[in-house]
Amino acid sequence: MELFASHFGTYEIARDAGGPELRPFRLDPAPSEVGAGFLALADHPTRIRGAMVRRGWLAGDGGAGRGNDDFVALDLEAACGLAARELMRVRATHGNRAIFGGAYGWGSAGRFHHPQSQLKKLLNLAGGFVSARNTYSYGTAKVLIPHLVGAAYSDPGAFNPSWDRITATRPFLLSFGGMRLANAQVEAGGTGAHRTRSWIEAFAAAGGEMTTLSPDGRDAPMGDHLPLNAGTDAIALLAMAHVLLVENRVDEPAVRRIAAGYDGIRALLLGHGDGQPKTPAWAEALTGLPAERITALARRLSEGPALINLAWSLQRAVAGEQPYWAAVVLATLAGQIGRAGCGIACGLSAVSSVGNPLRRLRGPAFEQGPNPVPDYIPVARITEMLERPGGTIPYNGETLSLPDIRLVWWAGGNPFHHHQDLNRLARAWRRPETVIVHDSVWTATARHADIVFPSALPFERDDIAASSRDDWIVRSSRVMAPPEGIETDHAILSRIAARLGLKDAFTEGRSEAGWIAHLYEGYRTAFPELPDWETFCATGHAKLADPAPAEVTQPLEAFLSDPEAHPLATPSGRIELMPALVTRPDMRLGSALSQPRPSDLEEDPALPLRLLSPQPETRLHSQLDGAPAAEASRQLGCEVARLHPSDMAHAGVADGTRALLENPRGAVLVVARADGRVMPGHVVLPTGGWYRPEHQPDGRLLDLGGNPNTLTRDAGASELSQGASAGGARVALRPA
Ligand SMILES: Nc1nc2c(c(=O)[nH]1)N[C@H]1C(S)=C(S)[C@@H](COP(=O)(O)OP(=O)(O)OC[C@H]3O[C@@H](n4cnc5c(=O)[nH]c(N)nc54)[C@H](O)[C@@H]3O)O[C@H]1N2
Ligand SMILES: Nc1nc2c(c(=O)[nH]1)N[C@H]1C(S)=C(S)[C@@H](COP(=O)(O)OP(=O)(O)OC[C@H]3O[C@@H](n4cnc5c(=O)[nH]c(N)nc54)[C@H](O)[C@@H]3O)O[C@H]1N2
Ligand SMILES: [Mo]
Repeated sequence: MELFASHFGTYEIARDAGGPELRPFRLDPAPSEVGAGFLALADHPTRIRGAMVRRGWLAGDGGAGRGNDDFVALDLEAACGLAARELMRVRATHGNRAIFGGAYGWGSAGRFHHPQSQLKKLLNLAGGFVSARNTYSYGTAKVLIPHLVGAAYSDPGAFNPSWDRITATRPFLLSFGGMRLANAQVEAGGTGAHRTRSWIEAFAAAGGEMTTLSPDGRDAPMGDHLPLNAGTDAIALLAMAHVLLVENRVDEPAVRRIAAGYDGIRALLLGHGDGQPKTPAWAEALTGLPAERITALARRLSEGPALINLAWSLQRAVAGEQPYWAAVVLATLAGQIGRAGCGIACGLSAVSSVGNPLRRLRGPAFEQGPNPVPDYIPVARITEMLERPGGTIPYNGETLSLPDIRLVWWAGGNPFHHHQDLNRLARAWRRPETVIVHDSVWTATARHADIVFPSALPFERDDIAASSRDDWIVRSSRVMAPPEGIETDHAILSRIAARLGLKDAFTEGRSEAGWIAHLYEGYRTAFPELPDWETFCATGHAKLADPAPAEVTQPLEAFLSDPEAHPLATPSGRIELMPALVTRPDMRLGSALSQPRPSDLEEDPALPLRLLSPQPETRLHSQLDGAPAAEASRQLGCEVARLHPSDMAHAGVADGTRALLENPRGAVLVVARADGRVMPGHVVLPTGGWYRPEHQPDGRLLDLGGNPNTLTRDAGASELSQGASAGGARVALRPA
């Protein structure tokens, strides 16, 4: 079978119609429609059709015109010469610590044509680059969780009981931020079978009960939905813990056996520090949840079996540590943590693999090689890095120096999609001397570059696709050849490597086809049950056998069975309810501990709406913007923002009309739609709109593309994690 692999899953290539088409993969029980629209990009007006160089950069404007300039077409080989020359110049003048390399982004599925790995291998061979740590997805929890339960549970997906355990135990499932099935369409690297929906259905069919707490009713895949103000989850969680305490529902000796810091938590909940007991009545005013519901939910949790799920979005916020920490506290006090199918889950349904009991098909990557430059930033500190060379930032108990970046080089990511406070990023982005971007389409990042390389689209090349968290491997076949002048990232970087005298080191003497077969052999070495290369190519796919029950583990299981024999990798060997570093008073979480506050505390309370910017249902971030599903999601040519009818009426905006969302950081044009499922006081504008700022007659910038990051706050979740902070912004609405 001829197949095409994407982050949205696998598709069959059909050549029986007029032109090639992508059809749902017959072995996928819940295929996504979105990826089937990929081929629309081949000839889309946004396509980058050849190498381009910014006119002002050629004239030596030093970056001043970046983002507001036009481009000159250049022969691909000549553009490669320019890029190689820039790399050599910056390296000779400022050293490799002045190069920021391909920091972040999803790129496309495919183990070989992984754009970041391709770029980073070349930059490493050329002496290295300043790198970025962690992700926008899970960067806050990843830093926090080791302080609570040890590093073994820091990866997204590692701190979850699996769905088989959950459906067997049928816990009461209290889900903060819900489980959006639209998000489970996606897996980084692809999948052959989307299984999340059937697991949720199995849970419901087994009589499982779920209550979702979130500001948007769409987040609940089943069961009840209770509206909760965004950024107040920790407050609700602590109030539930307070109920357990005052109703004597905490088994104190049991808690002390598995956790350190219980006395501190007790004092905090009873309000010994700030004089404010964390009662349900206190929480009602902040969360919008009725106090009696909080009390009832707490009792339900303590009766058990119970599981608290936290969407990843909760930690992608100012002070995003708070809800994750508070959930560990509550699950521990409720005696649920670590019990089979109970306790805590992080991001069930965030991506396809989370919670799915699978054997993980971990295999070789296109090796990037060692990076001689030790300097790094937490990934979401890019604007600060460009603004304050030589400055410092605190990070996870250390102090990092910010490098002086002269050359930014990106492949497979879109910072003008993913970063917060884009108008501020655009100003900082003018500071480096040169920006090089590889992409297939004219994203806002490509428009803010000096040298733009035209990358082949994923269906214009062969590859193998697999996710290290999934059990499928797919032969992704070329559907069509790229247009003249457009090449794969590997081919373009090989040209640049040749000009640096690094061609053999970069390609290791292999062709693209040779590399793909070589990587597959690496998978076969790791998993001998996989078919040989010829058989695999003929079948188009392979899957590992289903896991044996013993292979599916329950976080903290061994520790709870015998805490002395299997201590956690924390200072006490137990669960740390009040970790020393995290709760230091100079830490945001530390100061918040004595007085927990919503994530939008530092925003202007006169702005009436909390901004939610979830993942788009019809795109992968900014990708597939030109495909039919995304086209159909726009109205009057604009991105759609949803909010409660009462908030629309209050702002004087009629349903389905153009409107502005604004705050001191910027303004975006949207079409506003009334939606009774959105909690009053919130507005939902998914990510995905392409940042397109335009100067208004009053001199202010208006983003016509509807990117919520024009409005979000770029603060770092805290001094601990420096995670991305999309949550915690406030905005106002007015007619356009
Ligand atoms: N406000 C707000 N902001 C957010 C989030 C949020 O919830 N709210 N979520 C955050 C999260 S979790 C994430 S992961 C980020 C995602 O941010 P990104 O991963 O940067 O977003 P993408 O749009 O997937 O960008 C990938 C880019 O790679 C290009 N590309 C694809 N394949 C190839 C290839 O083979 N070669 C090359 N050269 N380019 C290729 C695509 O065209 C696209 O421009 O956004 C973050 N930003
Ligand atoms: N279709 C599609 N799927 C995707 C992606 C995509 O771009 N498109 N991106 C993928 C990526 S990279 C990632 S990291 C995951 C992200 O997965 P998540 O982080 O789980 O996804 P989000 O859509 O950002 O947020 C989920 C819900 O959280 C709710 N929410 C937001 N803030 C709060 C809060 O403070 N409290 C509560 N209780 N609820 C809140 C919102 O209503 C939102 O609908 O999704 C992945 N899945
Ligand atoms: Mo993400």
